[in-house]
Amino acid sequence: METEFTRREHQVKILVSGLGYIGLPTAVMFAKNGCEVVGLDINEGVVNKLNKGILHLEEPGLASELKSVVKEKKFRATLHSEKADVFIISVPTPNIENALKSCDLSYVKAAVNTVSKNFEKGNVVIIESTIPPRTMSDIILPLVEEKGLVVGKDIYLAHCPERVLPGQILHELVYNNRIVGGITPECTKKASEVYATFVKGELLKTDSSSAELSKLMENTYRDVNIALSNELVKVCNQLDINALEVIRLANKHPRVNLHQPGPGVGGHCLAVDPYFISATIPSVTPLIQEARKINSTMPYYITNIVTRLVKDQKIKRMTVFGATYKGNIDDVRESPALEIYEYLEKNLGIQVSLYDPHVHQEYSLDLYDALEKSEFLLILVDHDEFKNIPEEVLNRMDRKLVFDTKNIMQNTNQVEFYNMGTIQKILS
Ligand code: SAJ
Repeated sequence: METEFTRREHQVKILVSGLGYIGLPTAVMFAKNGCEVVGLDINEGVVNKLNKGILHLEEPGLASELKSVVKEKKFRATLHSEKADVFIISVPTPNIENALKSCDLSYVKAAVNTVSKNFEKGNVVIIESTIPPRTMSDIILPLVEEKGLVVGKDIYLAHCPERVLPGQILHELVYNNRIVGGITPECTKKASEVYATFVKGELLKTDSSSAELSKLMENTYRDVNIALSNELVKVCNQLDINALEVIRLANKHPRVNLHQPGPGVGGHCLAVDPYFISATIPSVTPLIQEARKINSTMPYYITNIVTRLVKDQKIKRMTVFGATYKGNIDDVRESPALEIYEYLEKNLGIQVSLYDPHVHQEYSLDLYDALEKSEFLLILVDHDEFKNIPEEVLNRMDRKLVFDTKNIMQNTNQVEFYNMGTIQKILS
């Protein structure tokens, strides 16, 4: 798409710092849409691979796009910063392992300090990494102005949080609405022109603090709602009521959307971002903190039930289905499923096998082997492969007892079946 930005006399040059799951697809999209793109990373192996057109991570569609932009010399990777018109920072912001789990901004600050020596009048600087509220105005703005450039006049600074879903990144980068939060209205305008190069969703113009907090609240909203449903499971377990039936009925109300309970919340977003709010203002965020506690302790809730069941029923061999943090992906970061498996394997004193068709590591056994002589199947992830487990596979089991924490299994009439709505019945 032609904009005021791409109509400049010279080809626009963009430097993307951080070539991970978000930075690399973003860099490739700009390269595909008429910009000269340089990708900066501290990992020499990654830089060498990318310059040969080889991908270092998994994302559908990205491999071929990378190859073509490298071949057409629109994208190259480097270890050293250089001059550009636009600088985009897309580096990790993990939790610090302290009591509040506050945000580790060291990678963002290091990235800004590295590229800032190349800043010139007229540049646009965009932070895409997820950051706590007021980081732009209180931390990044002073770092940029140290270079003697006035933000909003000489140089334009904005926060444009990424909101794409792994597995659908190339599509969502183009079609999702994009929040653009400048330090000043002029900064917002300049940063919007950058994204108008390829974004077909709406460009939601705002200030930098609103941009920071709205991104965090999107994931916090989901985390708190999932915690509410996990709490409902505990209530129903005590009162002998089916939690899934309660959710189904309540969600028929036009203004109610109870989320799905499960063995916990994983990944690098929902299990991380709420802490960026609560660590900033602990005194007024009891709800966010409690939701995190409920979700992060769900694996214990499940392992307690399973431990009692295994003892009561004298189970000698069990199987776990699923290791990833959610269904149909290969990502095990912060995975509650893996946490549950590792606990059971270490503490139950019986044989525990793990099967995951999406994870190619030493523990993903063959499907048949995993269920051979098993007496109990625990499903922890909603992969499509677990919807209809073939009868001949189930027939390998010595006893067909199934606890499905994601309510994904459909051919339940062939087994003794329990889910999060009926767990109380397993133990009685
Ligand atoms: N989960 C439940 N019950 C539910 C929904 C999810 O237990 O009803 C669990 C999942 O099993 C998983 C976790 O929550 O363990 C997170 O999964 P998810 O699909 O909700 O989200 P992510 O972490 O893969 O991606 C989110 C997305 N945010 C929203 O949908 C608001 C994505 O758009 C963001 O880009 C991403 O976080 C991010 O980078 O912030």
